[in-house]
Amino acid sequence: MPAPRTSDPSALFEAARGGDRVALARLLSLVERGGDPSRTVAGLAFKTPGDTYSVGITGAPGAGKSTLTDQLITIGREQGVDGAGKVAVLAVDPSSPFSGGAILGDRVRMQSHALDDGVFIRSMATRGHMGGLSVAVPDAVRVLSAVGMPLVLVETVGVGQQEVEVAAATDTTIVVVNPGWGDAIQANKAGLLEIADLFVINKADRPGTAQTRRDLELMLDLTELGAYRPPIVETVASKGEGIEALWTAVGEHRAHQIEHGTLDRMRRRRLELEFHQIVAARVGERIDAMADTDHFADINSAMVAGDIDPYQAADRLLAEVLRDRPGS
Ligand SMILES: Nc1nc2c(ncn2[C@@H]2O[C@H](COP(=O)(O)OP(=O)(O)OP(=O)(O)O)[C@@H](O)[C@H]2O)c(=O)[nH]1
Ligand SMILES: [Mg+2]
Repeated sequence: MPAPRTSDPSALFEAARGGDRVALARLLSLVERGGDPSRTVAGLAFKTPGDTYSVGITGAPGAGKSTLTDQLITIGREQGVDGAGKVAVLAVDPSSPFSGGAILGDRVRMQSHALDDGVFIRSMATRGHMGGLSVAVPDAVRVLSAVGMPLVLVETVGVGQQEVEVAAATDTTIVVVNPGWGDAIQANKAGLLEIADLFVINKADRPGTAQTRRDLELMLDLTELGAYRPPIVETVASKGEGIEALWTAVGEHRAHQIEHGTLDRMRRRRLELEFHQIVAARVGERIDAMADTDHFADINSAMVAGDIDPYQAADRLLAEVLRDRPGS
């Protein structure tokens, strides 16, 4: 069935649920772009929950995330989370404002799956408006879930707060580091230690693997952990080494969460976080929209003149923003 020649979200959604990959790609473009069509898509996906497990792969640029993801596609296709099944990949590119649907390097490294109908690979870039990737990526994962993808892999470069947030918004988050002095410490500084459900030391064919493992263990020792201690897996992604062990560790993390009831709890918490981010983005947009108004200038002048302090100025502006309700 060819993709409907339409940008109507509902028609695209139905087609994508029927297995139409072009329609699915278009839906994800709508999600990426934001605005009203994106909200319609998000709403449809939310009402059609699927049974999806999401795995985030994050780490410094060049750590081998795409090479690892490529290997995880293979094992995910063979074994899946609950048996063999389709695999979807979202390669998140924080740097470019428009993806056009392709990050060349990532595509090349995942090329071995280009002809596999059960593999869907998509790049995503920052949307032009507030909320950005932290809002777009969870929406995209829900779309993939709604069209029947049992496993979604999300690759993000773990630099910057927003990317770390995106990486953390998956059921199992894999943090990739490399051997060598200080790599684990850099990962810690980037806030990656806190979000890791498991660590991968990739490029374990290089010297310094044991030292990096010791660094990670030490940092874990200094961290307050619950009942679960993130394991450390060594891989040589370019040779496919350690991938079985990594996949086993993902399965164990999932099993641990299910056993302790934390999977549902974490998903609920992430949904609440999304809600907060949407509210914050909306309020932010409205404040920005007010920035050109006389009222804003008046508040600002009063503050600069010393009549009100910055907190009072903020109170006045917020009161104005909240009074002026959408649709009224
Ligand atoms: N020696 C060695 N090289 C590897 C290994 N895994 C990946 N590489 C190489 O490391 C380079 C970067 O790999 P990518 O998979 O593109 O890394 P990435 O983390 O996705 O990079 P960005 O998406 O650009 O941040 C490539 O040249 C890979 O071939 C490994 O286990 N050992
Ligand atoms: Mg990559």
